[in-house]
Amino acid sequence: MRSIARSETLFARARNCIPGGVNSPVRAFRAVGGTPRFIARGEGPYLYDVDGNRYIDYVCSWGALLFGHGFSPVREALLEAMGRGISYGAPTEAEVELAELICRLVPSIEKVRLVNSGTEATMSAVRLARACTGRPHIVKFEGCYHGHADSFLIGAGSGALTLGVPSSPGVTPGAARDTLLAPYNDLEAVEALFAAHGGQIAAVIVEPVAGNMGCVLPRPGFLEGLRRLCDRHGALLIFDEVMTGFRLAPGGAQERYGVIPDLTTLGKILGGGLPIGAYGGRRELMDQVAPEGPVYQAGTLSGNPLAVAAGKAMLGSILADPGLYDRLEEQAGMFEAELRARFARFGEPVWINRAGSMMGIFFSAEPVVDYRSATGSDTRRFARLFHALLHEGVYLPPSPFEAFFLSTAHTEAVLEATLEAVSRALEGQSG
Ligand code: KE4
Repeated sequence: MRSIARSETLFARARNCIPGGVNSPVRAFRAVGGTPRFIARGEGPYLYDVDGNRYIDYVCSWGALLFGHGFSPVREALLEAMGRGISYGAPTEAEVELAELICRLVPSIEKVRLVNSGTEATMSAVRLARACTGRPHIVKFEGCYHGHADSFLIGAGSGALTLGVPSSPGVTPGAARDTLLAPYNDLEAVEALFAAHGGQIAAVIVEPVAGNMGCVLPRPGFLEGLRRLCDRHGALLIFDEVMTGFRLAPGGAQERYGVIPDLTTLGKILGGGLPIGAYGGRRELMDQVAPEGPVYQAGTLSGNPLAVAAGKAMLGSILADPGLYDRLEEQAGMFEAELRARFARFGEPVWINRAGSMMGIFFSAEPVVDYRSATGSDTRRFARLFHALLHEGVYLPPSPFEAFFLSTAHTEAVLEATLEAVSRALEGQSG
């Protein structure tokens, strides 16, 4: 790997005028140390930093780039849309077409509202759930991330049944007291929360496959159990599919696991790398949203022509390729098996979780099934692997608590090159 002098210079400049030198905390490499790479361009599976170093990219814009960097249908759609204007602040035909595509791919969504980020989608879905049920509380899971709205920046209180406490300064106890927490995959804890607060719980919000404590899979029966508990207690089930939507199947995790939520939030792949979010569900719920109903939510750039053009190109490409997810599953399955073999050859105890083309690696001899076991993994060992792989031209997410992603641009040759880099990294660190 060549010098990173330009990244270092830019990072010093950036820290003078941007908090931490980045526009989103995880990019600052705080979890792994070192200097974040400033990126000049992306192409296919590759990122190129400002010093000319090339990396095989497994961040994929945090999951948005299902088809890799510079996907030509998106590029062409953006150029065409830009030729007609950039933002109108008025309805367009393309927004109707994208909404129809979303409803077609995710049948539990009968009506959908576009917003500009996953955070806007989840905060709006929670507001809607509270309005529709007339109840104040929500249940979320430790280790799940739903964006940075106050109701989600909540840590576990002293006991499992106590109300949440703020996990960030600036979040008030008032905001925190309406959020209840449970360990991921722990149905009994959710049952206990309903027993203690049932009549006051508006919704349970969950990442159906968690991607923000690393990748953690739902235990068999977990999602079905949440569905049953919500039905029994008159609460709504919200699937936060900002990451899993269009990632795990055309219809996301709800298609893959066969559990149907009342409301779904979307983002990332929906915009193909452009800023976008969406929330949707049954008509009788969504018709409560302004101006149809009283639940207020708005956005200057919601449904903007560029993000919508990119979204139509992404969903159109998904619909046009019936074998897409089978191929991704095959590639990712081969990659996982080879990864396990390489780590085993060096006697490194790793726990790998994978759902389709989203994965996570933990340095742990124990199964990683929730936040406690994820945070019990060897994060310092992860940081060493991260940098060894960066040196070999492989760019994992700069945190042990992030999922990583394959795209259709990660061909067998690219995955093979990655596996060779992993072996070199492990050789270099063994002994
Ligand atoms: P945004 O507001 O960042 O667009 O979306 C928030 C969000 C909501 N729900 C889920 C399941 C998410 O994964 C996210 C955002 N994901 C992180 C990656 N772990 C974004 C990366 C970042 O914060 O920079």
